[in-house]
Amino acid sequence: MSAGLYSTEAKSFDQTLDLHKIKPYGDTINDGKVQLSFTLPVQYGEEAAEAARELMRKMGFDNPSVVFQKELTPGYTFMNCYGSCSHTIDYTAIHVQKVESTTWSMKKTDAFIKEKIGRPIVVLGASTGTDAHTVGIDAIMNMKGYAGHYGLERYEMFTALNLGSQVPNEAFIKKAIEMNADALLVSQTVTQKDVHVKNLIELVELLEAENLRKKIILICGGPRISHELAKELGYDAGFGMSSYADDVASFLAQEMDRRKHSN
Ligand code: B12
Repeated sequence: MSAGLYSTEAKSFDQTLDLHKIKPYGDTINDGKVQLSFTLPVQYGEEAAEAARELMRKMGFDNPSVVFQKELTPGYTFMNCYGSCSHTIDYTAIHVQKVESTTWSMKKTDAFIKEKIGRPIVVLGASTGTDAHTVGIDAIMNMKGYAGHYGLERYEMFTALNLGSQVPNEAFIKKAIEMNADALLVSQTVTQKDVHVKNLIELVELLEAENLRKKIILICGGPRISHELAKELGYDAGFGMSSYADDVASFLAQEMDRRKHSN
C-alpha cells in the first residue's frame, strides 16, 4: 500500500494522522494498540501474567494487559496480550529495496517472451537442503496455481520443473546443467539457526565453482526472504510472503530481455 493511498483513505475519517509519526491503531488512530502473543518458560499463574506485563512495559507498551493465558505443558505458559505502543515511525523515511519489474498477467508475459525471447524459458524449482516445505514452491510452479494465480507450469512460454523438497544443492545444479536451465528458483521456509542463509550461500558458491552463476538467473523465495537479503547473498531477486507466479514470471521475462540487450 502506498503512503499516498493510505494517507488519503485514513485522513478521510481521521484528521490526526501524521505520516512522520505513525503508530499502530486498534480502535482510534494513534491509540497505539497492539496484540502480542508469546510463551514464557514459567508456570501458569498470576506471576506469569505479571511477568508478561512487565516484559511488555520493557518493550515500550503502555497499559499492558494479559487477555488470555494457557499452560502449554507444565512450566510453559502461552499468553495473548494487549498494549499501547509508545513508539512512532517516520513513514516518509522508509525505503525498501524491491524487485525491479512490473507484474504482468500470464497472457502478457507469454506474449512478451514469444516476441522478445523467441523460445520458452527453462526454469527449475526446489526446496533445498533439509527444508521439507513444499507448499511455497508448489504455489509458484504448480499448474493449478495458488490463490487464483496459475503457476509457471501453466504458462505456454515456460518449461518448468519442480524437483520438490529436500533437494541437495549438488543435485539441483546437476539437473540445471542437464536441462540447460535459464533460471533456478529456490524455496527456503525454515530459518532456524539461519539454515536458509547457509543453504542459499552454498548454492551460489557451487554455481560459481561450476562457472554457471552468471549464466543462470538465480531467485529465492520464502516467508522470511526479502529482496534485500537475496541480493546480499548473491541472488538476482528474492520474493517473500504473498508473492505469486505472476511476479516471478514477469521478472524472469523482463530480466531475460535485459540480459539479451546487455550482452
Ligand atoms: C505445513 C507446514 C509444515 C509441513 C510441511 C509439509 C509440506 N509438504 O510442505 C511439515 C509438517 C512437514 C513441517 C515441518 C516443519 N516445520 Co513447518 N510449517 C508448516 C506451516 C504450517 C505452513 C507452511 C506453508 O505451507 N505455507 C503456505 C505457503 C503457500 O506459504 P509460503 O511457504 O510462505 O510461500 C509463499 C511465499 O513465501 C513465496 N515463496 C515460497 N517459496 C518460494 C520460492 C520462490 C522461488 C518464490 C519466487 C516465492 C516463494 O510464495 C509463496 C506463495 O505466496 C508453517 C506455519 C505457517 N502458518 O506458515 C510452519 C513453519 C514454516 N514450520 C516451521 C518449523 C519450525 C518446522 C519444523 C522445523 C518443525 C520441527 N521441529 O520438526 C519442521 C521442518 C521440517 C523440515 N525438514 O523442513 C516454522 C518455521 C520457523 C522458522 N522461522 O524457521 C513455521 C513458521 C511454524 C512456526 N510458527 O514455528 N511444517
